[in-house]
Amino acid sequence: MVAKHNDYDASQIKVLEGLEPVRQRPGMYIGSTDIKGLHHLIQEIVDNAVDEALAGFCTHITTILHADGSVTVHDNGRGIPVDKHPTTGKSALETVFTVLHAGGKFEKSAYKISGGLHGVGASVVNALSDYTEVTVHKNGKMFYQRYERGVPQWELEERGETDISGTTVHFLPDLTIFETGEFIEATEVSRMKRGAYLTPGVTFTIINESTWLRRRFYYEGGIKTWLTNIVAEQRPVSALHYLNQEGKDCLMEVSFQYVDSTVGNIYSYVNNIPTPDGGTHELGFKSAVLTVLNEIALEKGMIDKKIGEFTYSDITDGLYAIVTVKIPEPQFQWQTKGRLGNSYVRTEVEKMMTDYLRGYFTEHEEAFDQIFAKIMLSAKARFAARMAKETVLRKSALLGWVLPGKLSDCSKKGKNGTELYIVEGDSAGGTAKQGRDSKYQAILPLRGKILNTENASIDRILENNEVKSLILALWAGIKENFDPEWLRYERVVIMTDADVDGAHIRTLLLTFFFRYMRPLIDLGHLYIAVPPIYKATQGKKMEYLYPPLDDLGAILTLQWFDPDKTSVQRYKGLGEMNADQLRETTMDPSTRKMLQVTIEDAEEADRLFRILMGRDVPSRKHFILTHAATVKELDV
Ligand code: 1YM
Repeated sequence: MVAKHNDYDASQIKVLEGLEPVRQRPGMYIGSTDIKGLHHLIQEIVDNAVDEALAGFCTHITTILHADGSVTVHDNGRGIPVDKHPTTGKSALETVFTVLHAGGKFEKSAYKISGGLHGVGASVVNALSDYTEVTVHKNGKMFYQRYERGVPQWELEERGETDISGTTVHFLPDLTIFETGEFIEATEVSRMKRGAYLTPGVTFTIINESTWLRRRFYYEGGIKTWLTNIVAEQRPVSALHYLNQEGKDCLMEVSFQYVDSTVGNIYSYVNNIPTPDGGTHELGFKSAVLTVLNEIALEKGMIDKKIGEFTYSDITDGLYAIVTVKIPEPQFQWQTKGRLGNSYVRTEVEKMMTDYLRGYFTEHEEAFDQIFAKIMLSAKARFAARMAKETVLRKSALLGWVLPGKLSDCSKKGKNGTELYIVEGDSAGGTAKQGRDSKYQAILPLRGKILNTENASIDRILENNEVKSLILALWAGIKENFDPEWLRYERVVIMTDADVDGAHIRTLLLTFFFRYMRPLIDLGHLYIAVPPIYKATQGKKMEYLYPPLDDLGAILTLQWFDPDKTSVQRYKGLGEMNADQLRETTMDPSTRKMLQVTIEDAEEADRLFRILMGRDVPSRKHFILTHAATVKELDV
């Protein structure tokens, strides 16, 4: 893609040609044009700054969410090169911002993280922004260029002298392209925190001008500190291990620790991008742990004859780990792009881990014995659970695979466009049944509070009627037997009252889906209906008021009605609406409000469910006391 041009117009045309595909098919470059795609823009720019930090030239990265919807990302690195390219006549900077996949020598540097997920970078952000302004401080001079929808408004210009160095990119997402222009503060905060853990020694700052938020993250200890924080509330069974090594075409870093718990979690990253569905790096890690533990147990004659060798589930119970690799050409797999595919990475990680574990256990026999005792408990529980599950399955209606009696199914064949509404209580269920579009919408009323599944054993879960009808209505199985292909609906919508009980039931359902049907969330099938909390009428004018989308528990202030003549009706529950109102406000796709459930931060989600729904009362108490101001909706 070498542009030959003699005048400004020619270059402008070339630029348009160059970036037009991005504006035509944004999804191909950033995944989607929803809120996820919007955040992706920031990530692309931040990634370039992180690469500069990984190269050893940058110590501070700052992101500012401005009140007008624009974003500034700043780093104190060397500054993007500004010298003119001999054939294109464009500056390196303009090339980076106007040519797809441009990166120069940057492209070839081995462990860059940019260009990870979609391999695009600054030019794509530029193409999808109403305007982009780039300021570079470099070699004692300051440079500036402005683009509008990808088109340079003038050539790169020099703007005086400076004694600092760095790059600042200021852009406003183009709202003719994106469905929303409102960034979610929590998403950026958790990304900056993650960035700081994964890039030790670099300070990440996030500022939100609208909320006055300002947070700064800096972790010298990297993923070692991260794991320490993740397991902070739990009793250790092993030491916390940390290792890093350069293998063939990869940099590897792993930290792990066994704790006294039946849940564990492996968080894996490739080039600082999360891989929630694992992949070859995670497999290499797990497989080394399994192999070495079985090997030593066998040597010592410690394998139980009835139970046999340990399985993956035995050795991952209570195992917390962070596995991160940096590789030159990552291949992401699956619909979610959340899984690493490069097979050589498995070999490399496995080799590093196997050598390490063999050496460590030879020197620390007592450490092996402690871990052995822990995973033996899991193996025994697995054995007992399998027996119990087989008995329960044989007895239970699950085996019959009949749809639950209280399900009012939709009439459409095939799941495209269909929705299952899980409704709190029989009476609201009745209203929803009248208010629905029966071709596409099915209703499953649940009576009272469903079982708290965070601690319950699998046989208790399968005996619970509410949970059973839920599993049957969705038809896709649970846990490792969950198969999204079998789902009977495209969307699953949780519809509960806008009160404390409703919030509790919603949390119980979310816990269940998170622990037992995780792909339902990861693949974007799970939603939360948002019923209005007020109806305001003034003469003939009438308006429904919804809780703000990011904080379902808060109360709205009534701003845009004349208070004297306004009558306000508060809806305490779904049951207070008639079928027409419920349809209009909460169920009709053209007028309703709905939240899609996504897991931005799996670590935080795991921790929250454990604390809020688990057995550990002191942790919960501590959490509630420290978060009392923000967690107003959870009834625990
Ligand atoms: C706020 C965003 O983009 N920083 C940034 C980008 C680059 C460099 C430094 C850089 C890289 C190199 C040499 C190199 C980029 N340079 C290029 C290209 N922050 C942000 N900071 N000097 C400076 O890779 O050799 C692309 S990105 F291609 F011009 F070298």
